[in-house]
Amino acid sequence: MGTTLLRRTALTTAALGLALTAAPAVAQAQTAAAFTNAPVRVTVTVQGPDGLLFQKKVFTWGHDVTTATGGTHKCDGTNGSAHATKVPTPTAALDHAAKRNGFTWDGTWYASFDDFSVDTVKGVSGGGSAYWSISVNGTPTPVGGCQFEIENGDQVAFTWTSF
Ligand code: B12
Repeated sequence: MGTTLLRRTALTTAALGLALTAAPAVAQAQTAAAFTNAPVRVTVTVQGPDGLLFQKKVFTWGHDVTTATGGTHKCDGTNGSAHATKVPTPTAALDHAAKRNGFTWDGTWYASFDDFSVDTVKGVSGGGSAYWSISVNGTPTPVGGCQFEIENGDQVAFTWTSF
């Protein structure tokens, strides 16, 4: 009887010890998952039809953006369910660059894509024969600018491109 009690106590202590050591690991994993939208530093380049319109390093994260034509919508990678949690995105980076450097951009909101099409940057639009191509590290994004995740050090470019 005494041995059984001892063994039970030992087992309970071992289980409790496991639970106590496992708990911080779980908490850490959950905290890490919540930080997918930590600010990143990227280079934003706006290449117009007649040359460079803007180029600067920008701290950015996914956030709601407002355009004159499209209104206010999220632009944090959860658009179109592209990501489960918020992340920094190219259009959010453009929005931060514009706000902090005193220029504007405009975009139409497409509910069908849950995203903006970026139509005008610094007063320059495609005018029916060109568009603002969005690329990250030289590759056009396969999705809209609020759905793609950007990372620290990325080159985010909006390039006036004729059809
Ligand atoms: C034609 C086309 C374009 C043309 C549209 C203008 C034109 N002259 O027709 C141009 C070249 C401008 C274009 C650009 C882009 N496109 Co596009 N495009 C298409 C395509 C082949 C057909 C669209 C269409 O005519 N639909 C028929 C009309 C009647 O419907 P509509 O809703 O009025 O169409 C409009 C929208 O589709 C809008 N549009 C076009 N592309 C995109 C992309 C986004 C994110 C948004 C919000 C709107 C939008 O322009 C159309 C004409 O006004 C589709 C593929 C498809 N099968 O749908 C891809 C498609 C819509 N495009 C796509 C992408 C990724 C882009 C770009 C983001 C590419 C890039 N990295 O630069 C850019 C937009 C950049 C920006 N400035 O925001 C993706 C969107 C995927 C997603 N889930 O977001 C698609 C589905 C192609 C694909 N990868 O499968 N595109």
